[in-house]
Amino acid sequence: MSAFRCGTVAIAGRPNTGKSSLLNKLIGHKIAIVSPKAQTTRHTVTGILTTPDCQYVFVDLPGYQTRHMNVLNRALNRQATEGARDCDVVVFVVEALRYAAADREVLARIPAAQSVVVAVNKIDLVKNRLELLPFLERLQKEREFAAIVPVSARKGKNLAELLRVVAGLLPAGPAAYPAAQLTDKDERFFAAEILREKLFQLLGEELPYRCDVALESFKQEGRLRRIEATVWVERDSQKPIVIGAKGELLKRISSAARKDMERLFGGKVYLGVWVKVKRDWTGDERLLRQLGYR
Ligand SMILES: Nc1nc2c(ncn2[C@@H]2O[C@H](COP(=O)(O)OP(=O)(O)OP(=O)(O)O)[C@@H](O)[C@H]2O)c(=O)[nH]1
Ligand SMILES: [Mg+2]
Repeated sequence: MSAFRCGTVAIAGRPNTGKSSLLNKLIGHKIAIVSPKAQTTRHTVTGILTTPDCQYVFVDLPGYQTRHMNVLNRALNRQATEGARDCDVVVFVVEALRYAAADREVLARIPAAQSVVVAVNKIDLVKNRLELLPFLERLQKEREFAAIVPVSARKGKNLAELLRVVAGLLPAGPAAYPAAQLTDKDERFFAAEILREKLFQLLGEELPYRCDVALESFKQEGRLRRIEATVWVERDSQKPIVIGAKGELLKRISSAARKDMERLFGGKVYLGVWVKVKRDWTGDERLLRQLGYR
């Protein structure tokens, strides 16, 4: 019998390749927020998968951003770069048939000595399988990868193979977390993230990038969780847009968030949401620290 293995696996890549979707599918629970918009992830999330032979400590990183440089994006890039350095293995997520400058830039930031497994995601969108082969061959020339594994996070395709390859690269050692533990984050963290996901899913193209969420209070009253949160926007003019006519949009956002929270926490949730202005928070280092960014 081979020894038990345990190690950290960073999930890196440019925005929108499906890193958070992949993490959720690998651990079988939705802990990382997902949206069709690029740059959804702003806080690294750890997802732990324990099998009879191996404990994988996955770390979902923000997508490495090469455009729109403000203080927030620089902070996110710092997290992404450090995450890909301080781990045992990197799963570098790219989109099938789409490998371009932004992907190359992420790869360039992963130290040369690091073990890198490429997950070629979204293969469910590839109509003609014959196109995949030359794409994989081209990828092979980019670096000495430990492996290249085509997958679909959405369909759960070929994930067992990805796990097998990654396990082989992890060091032998005892589990770092109890087998039943799924994440290192608490319910407060997930409450704020779920609300932020609804902003990404229900607001227009630009506004989610101007919003952030802070939890004001989180109280457990018997089986009820009473949660109060603030949505911060950058300008006065953004506030009525988030609230919507007669408060209708904010109601939809809160109600969608509450339902997801109830599902994740397995109990009733009361959710109160206020919208407030923190002027130009995405460009202000001090305000970013107040909102929990490094
Ligand atoms: N068709 C298809 N879509 C996928 C797949 N995986 C993810 N997506 C979609 O791709 C979009 C981005 O997914 P995310 O998981 O948020 O991507 P991400 O890489 O974490 O993005 P950032 O956090 O912004 O860097 C979402 O609309 C997902 O539903 C897949 O295997 N197939
Ligand atoms: Mg993400």
